Amino acid sequence: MLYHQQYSFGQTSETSSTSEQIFRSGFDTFVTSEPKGYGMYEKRESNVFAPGETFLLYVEPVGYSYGNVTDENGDQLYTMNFTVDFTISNPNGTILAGQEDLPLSNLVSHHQNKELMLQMTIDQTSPFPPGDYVLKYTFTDENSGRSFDIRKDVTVNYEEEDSSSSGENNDRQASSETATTSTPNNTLGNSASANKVSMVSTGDEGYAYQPDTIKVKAGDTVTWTNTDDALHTVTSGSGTDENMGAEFDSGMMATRKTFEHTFAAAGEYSYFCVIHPDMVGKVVVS
Ligand SMILES: [Cu+2]
Repeated sequence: MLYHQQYSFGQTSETSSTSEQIFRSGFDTFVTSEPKGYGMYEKRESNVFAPGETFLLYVEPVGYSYGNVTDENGDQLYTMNFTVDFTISNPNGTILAGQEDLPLSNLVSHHQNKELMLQMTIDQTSPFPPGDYVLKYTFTDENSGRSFDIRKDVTVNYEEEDSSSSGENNDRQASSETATTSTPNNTLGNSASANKVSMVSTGDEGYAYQPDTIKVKAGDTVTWTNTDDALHTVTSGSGTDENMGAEFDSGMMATRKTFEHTFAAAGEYSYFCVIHPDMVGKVVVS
């Protein structure tokens, strides 16, 4: 089996007190099913995949940094936030597919968690022709800006189809794209019903409320849902407003969390995300 690993570093400046350790992969392996948690994985013994099979990589990063946020009670919380880029190449280096800046994991904890795992799936939405491929992943610790690479040499082949893990993605839609990715917890559907706002990534490293302006009647309740992998808030006012959060403030909202506020009086209510102050919205109550 071919197996290579290499590391590179996006940045060498010391940005955190936890920088004695270099951000790197402490351990990584392809796994046969979604890991249940740190250390709770089933190692995939072969790097030979069937056409159409998902590449599921398990990584234990070390040397990452913690961000600081405060919750609605003023308590100190820590963030651990990772993104990933990947490319799929053929062995002579021609890139066949790839994506950048995929949100991977954005954890908020009361503790500086010492152990965490990342999982990254690459789906063959249309099965790769049998052959050898190189998967290169670049994991970035958003809190420090540092990155490391993992390179995996894989073979796609009909012969060695692994009955325990193949087949689960056979119902995926074929598309003209060679590959797409999915990360956990981003599979919420779009809810277009009235008085509902979603928090989404706009692709350009930006975030938005969708719709960013919503019109309701006095007495209506607006529900916000974080359908993004990043953490957001719904906080009344703006970043420069002394009374920000006075009217309403969701606090940190992880993926899938919802927040409701009932607007009793007519008026225009601006709000924003304290983590991404450019992420702004407005509720117009008539
Ligand atoms: Cu945000």
